[in-house]
Amino acid sequence: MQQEKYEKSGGRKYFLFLIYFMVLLLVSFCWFSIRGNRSYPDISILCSPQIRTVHIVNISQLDLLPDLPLERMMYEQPKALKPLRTDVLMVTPWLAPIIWDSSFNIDILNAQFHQKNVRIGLTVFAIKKYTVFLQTFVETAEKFFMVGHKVNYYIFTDRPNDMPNITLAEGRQLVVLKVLSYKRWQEVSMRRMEMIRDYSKERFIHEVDYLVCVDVDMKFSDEVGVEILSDVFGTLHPGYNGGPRERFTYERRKASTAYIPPDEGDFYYAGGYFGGTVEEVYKLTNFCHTAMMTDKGNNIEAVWHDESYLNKYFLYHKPTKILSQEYLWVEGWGVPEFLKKRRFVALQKNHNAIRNKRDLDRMRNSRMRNKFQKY
Ligand code: 4GW
Ligand code: MN
Repeated sequence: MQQEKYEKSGGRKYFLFLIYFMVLLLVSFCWFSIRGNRSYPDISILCSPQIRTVHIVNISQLDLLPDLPLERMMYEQPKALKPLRTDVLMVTPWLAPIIWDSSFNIDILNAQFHQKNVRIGLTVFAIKKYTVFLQTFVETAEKFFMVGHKVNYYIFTDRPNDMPNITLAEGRQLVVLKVLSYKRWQEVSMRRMEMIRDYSKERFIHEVDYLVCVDVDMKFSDEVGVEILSDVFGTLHPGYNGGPRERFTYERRKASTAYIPPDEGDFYYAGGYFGGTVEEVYKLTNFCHTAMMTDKGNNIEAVWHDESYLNKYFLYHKPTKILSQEYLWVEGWGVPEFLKKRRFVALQKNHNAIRNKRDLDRMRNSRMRNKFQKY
């Protein structure tokens, strides 16, 4: 009898517990389905910056960020009290790194940029006879430029038929962009800003993350990798090292939009090597082109053409990274002690194929030659 009672009350307890559990299940099911219906459609809304409904749901964009850790790597430990180099400036007063050999570990950088699956566009202009430089340019870039990463060569030319046939490594492609040429060589050089700007908007923004914009009369002779990439970067001109700013060949006429007063200026940047994200390159090229057009309207042209406008831009829009002269040297120049690598060098332009009557004038006007400093 007693035992039966116990069994009865045990059974009832069990039954009540079951009911309680089922009610709990029902309530939590209702709760989650209501919340689920509310929050999941909002995830896409959350991603669109115009509509801010973050406060009404619990899931934010931050919760959806993927965690991408690096893999275990073996490398020398950095030491807080041991500078990597003491012979050169490695960081600007606005904390932009200046890239020199031994100042970075390319394996760490490659791992980071591979994770982002970064795509790089290399723009180059080969107008008129300058198509003669394309073969060496692309062949050496295949050997040294961003090896292992996704690269699009954007070749702007008025002579697409002159494009040499070069086999490219996997993940790399060559895009020939047919453009008009200009009569004056100064204009050929300067209009690069306008064309890079326009193509950034129409095409590059959809195809690549970063742009690297360089001269074509060049060859790569050592590695140039993702260490150069940053929001917006410029390159030290090989003709200057630590000279006083008033001796930089900035535009000094107040009438020009490129004017820089003698008591201002950080570095003298080269016109033939800049880059950054497509967005930043768009801003830079748009500024330079607009400034050039203003000057054109006032019948004035800056002393070193696009290079002068670029220097003006970088004075008031500081680059986030600066490439040292390793990234832009000149073939045949002596090699100073601080220059441990010559990664990208300007070729001497005495090639028969490009020599013409105007070359005499050109010899006096090359941005590289004129600023030659002896070491
Ligand atoms: C004089 O006769 C010329 S032609 C000066 C520049 C010329 C030129 C330049 C050209 O006929 N075709 C051309 O495509 N360019 C592009 O502008 C090319 O990409 C070249 O690298 C860039 C700047 O010209 P540059 O290399 O001769 O300038 P510097 O001597 O300052 O590096
Ligand atoms: Mn050049």
